[in-house]
Amino acid sequence: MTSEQTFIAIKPDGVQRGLVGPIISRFEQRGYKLAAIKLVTPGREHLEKHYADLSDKPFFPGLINYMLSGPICAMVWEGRDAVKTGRVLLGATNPLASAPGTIRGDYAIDVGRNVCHGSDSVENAQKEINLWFSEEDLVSYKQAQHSWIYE
Ligand code: YYY
Ligand code: MG
Repeated sequence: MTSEQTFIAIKPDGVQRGLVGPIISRFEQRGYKLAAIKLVTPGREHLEKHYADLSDKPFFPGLINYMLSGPICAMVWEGRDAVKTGRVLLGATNPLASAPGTIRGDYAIDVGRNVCHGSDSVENAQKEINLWFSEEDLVSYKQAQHSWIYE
C-alpha cells in the first residue's frame, strides 16, 4: 500500500474548547493511523517558519498571535491519501464555507478561529513534519485493524 503522512495540528482555540478528543476521533474513525502526537507551545520564530508562505498577507500578524495564544496539539496521521483526505476532514479554510460534517463546518465560525491545521501537499507535509517533530518522535507500527480498512 502506498502510505502517506500528513501534519495535522489542533490550534489553541481547539485545545481550549476541548476539541482534542473529537478531532482525533475523526481521524481514528476514518481509519487513519496516529504516527506522532505532542502538546506544544512553540515560539514566534517557529510559527513564522510554519506559516512562512503567508508572511506578506494582511492577516499574518493576527494569525501568529492566535497561534501563540495557547498550547497546540501537533500530530502526524498516516494512511492512503492522508494529505488530501485530511484536508477534506478539516473542511474549507473559512468555516462559513465548510460543509457540515467537516471539523471546521461543525466546530467553527470565524476564519481566524478555525480550530485546526492540515498540510496542503505531500511536499509541505514533509516540511511541516520535519519542522514540528524529530525523527524519534515518529512511531512506526502496524495498525491492528489494517486489513479491515484496506483491501
Ligand atoms: O491551509 P488553511 O489553514 O486552510 O489556509 P491557509 O490559506 O494556509 O491559511 C492559514 C491560516 O490563516 C488559516 O487556517 C486561517 C488564517 N487565515 C485568516 O485568518 N484569514 C484569511 N483570510 C485566510 C487565512
Ligand atoms: Mg495552509
